[in-house]
This record gives sequence, structure tokens and C-alpha cells, in this order.
Amino acid sequence: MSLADTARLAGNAIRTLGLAAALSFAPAAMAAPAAAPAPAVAASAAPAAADAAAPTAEKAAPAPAGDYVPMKPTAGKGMPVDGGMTFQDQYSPTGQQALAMHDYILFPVIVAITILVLVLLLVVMARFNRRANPVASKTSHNTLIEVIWTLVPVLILVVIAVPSIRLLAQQYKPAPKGALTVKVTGYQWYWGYTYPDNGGFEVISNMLPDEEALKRGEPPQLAADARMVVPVGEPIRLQTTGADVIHSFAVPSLWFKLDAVPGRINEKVLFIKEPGVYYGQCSELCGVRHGYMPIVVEALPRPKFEAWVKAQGGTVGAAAAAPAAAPAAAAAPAAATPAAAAAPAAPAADASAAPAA
Ligand SMILES: [Cu+2]
Repeated sequence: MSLADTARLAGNAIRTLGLAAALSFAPAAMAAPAAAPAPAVAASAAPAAADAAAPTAEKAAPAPAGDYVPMKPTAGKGMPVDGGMTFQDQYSPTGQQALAMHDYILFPVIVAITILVLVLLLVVMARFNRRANPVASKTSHNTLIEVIWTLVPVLILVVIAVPSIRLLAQQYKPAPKGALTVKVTGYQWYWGYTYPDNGGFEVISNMLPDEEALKRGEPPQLAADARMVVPVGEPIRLQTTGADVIHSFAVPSLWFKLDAVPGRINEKVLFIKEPGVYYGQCSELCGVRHGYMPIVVEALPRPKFEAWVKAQGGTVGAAAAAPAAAPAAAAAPAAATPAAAAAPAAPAADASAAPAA
């Protein structure tokens, strides 16, 4: 084998190792077979509204009203960047921890091992080929070396395993009692965001055409007509399910990926540290328009989030706490429909707001 071949093989090996590491540390989809009991009361209040909204998916317009104006995304934040080589900047605690683990533990270990193996191969090739070393050594055992090359890999694995398992456990931690619940439903091929703690209204989110996205100052193919708006700086109980086939709710800059499976509820805590607009995509091959169901998460301070909820016809207040679910349920039927009813007036207001962004 020529030196050039060896170099090429080593290059491939480095790339493969890097890819393997990246794949294995994508956040694991986690299943919570039993849905949290609290939101069920409020959620059952408005199923009719949710069903009615679904067929209008292709046409559904966002209904910004009141104090809510869609936030302008910050270039390069919560979205992919041109020529980007590694992970997006992280805006959740687990994301920051996971990215640090990649940057300061995994990647250095991978690079060091790859370089060590490459150097050993080159030394072997140079010093022990037939010309340089015509009489081969008959040595077959060296206890010291054997102990070292067994123990060192074990230590390396332990160094990786400790933070890895801690990170995994952290991602499985359930949301605290009283956390806001948002239910994400994957449809072929759009997303629905239901707010059972706020009257049970559902927001239907479709991809914007490229020209419209650019006009609003948003990345094309990632922008949506309606966003999943959530409060910033607090744990959110995010539940996913699929209405037809398996989808996957994934937002890279929040280190969040959770499968949306028909017939079951998956649950994971979403915690966003900074207000902003964060983009993601469906990450489970779900049919012909799989590539056209982007996710847009907008994190707002509590008061602005509540203004958005009211603009959608939802309710705020004590409803967020589980024991107070009954009044919310009573209010839901009246509150659940205005989002659709307000639609005709919306495009004008929306269009005038967007170019400024
Ligand atoms: Cu999908």
C-alpha cells in the first residue's frame, strides 16, 4: 500500500469516527408511555376545535393580534449557517452541556486516538518493512505493553462514560409539577401545537413559500406561517404524538429531538435560556413532503407569551396549575375557535409587520 493510500484511509477513518460520535450524541428520543395526568382535563375540552382546524392546514394563516408581533430572527442564531461544520450554538442547559462534552472531551479524544494510530502505522511502515528490517523479531509477548494497552482504553471509556451517563439521565428527568404543557402533533405534512393548559387551542404550522420567508427576513425552507410560541427560562413539558405516521420534532440549537409516534405520547423537558427564534425540521422520513415541514420555536418572556396566548383565543392565569384545570376547561369551547375566525383580517396586519423584521 502506498503512502498516499494510507493517508487517504486515515482521512476516511477520522471522518467516520467524527460522524459516529456526532450520531451517537444526538439527543436520544425518549419515551414516556404514560401521558402526564394533569393536562388531560383541559385537553379534552377542545378536541372539536382541533379537528376543525386540521383540514384547513394548507391555507391556515397566522392570526397575530393584540400585543403579539412575530419576533425577528437573529442571523445565525437558532438556525444553520453557511459553511457550518459542527453543531449549532446551544440555547438550552442540556444542549450547552452536551456541546461542551463534544468539544472538550469527545472530539479531543477522537483526534488524539486517530493521530496516535496514524503515527504508529507510519512508524511500522517505515521501520519494519522488508527492506529496513529484513530479519523479523520473534517476540510474541510483552506483559507490560499488554497491561498498558488494556488499561488505557478502559480508562478512556470511563472518562467518556461518566459525563455521558450524567447527560443521558438529565435528559430523562421529567418536567416539574406545574410546568407548562405543549403538545406537538406531527401531521402529513405540517405541525400542530396544542396548549392544553391555556384552553386547549391548536396552532397549525405550515412552511412559508421561499419568497414570503425572504420577505419576512426568515431563512427559506425553515420559516413557518405560525410558530410554536413558548415562555423563555422555564421548563416546558413538551409532548409529541403523530396523527398519521411517525414524525420527529427536532430543533438542533435546543438539543431537542423527540419522535412523534401515532398512538403514543412521548415527553421531554424543553428549557430555553434566551428569547429568540429557533428553527428545526421534521427528522423522521414521513412521506413525500417530509422535507417541507419546518419547526419554528419562538421563546418569549412570560408576559409576551401570555399576550400571544390571548391573541390565539387561549386563556392564561391559574390554568397553568393542575388543580385549577376545571375553569380552563369551561372557558375552552368559547375560546378555542377565534384563531380561525380572525384569519381573514390577519394577512394584512401580518404582512405589514413582517418586512420591518
Ligand atoms: Cu414528518
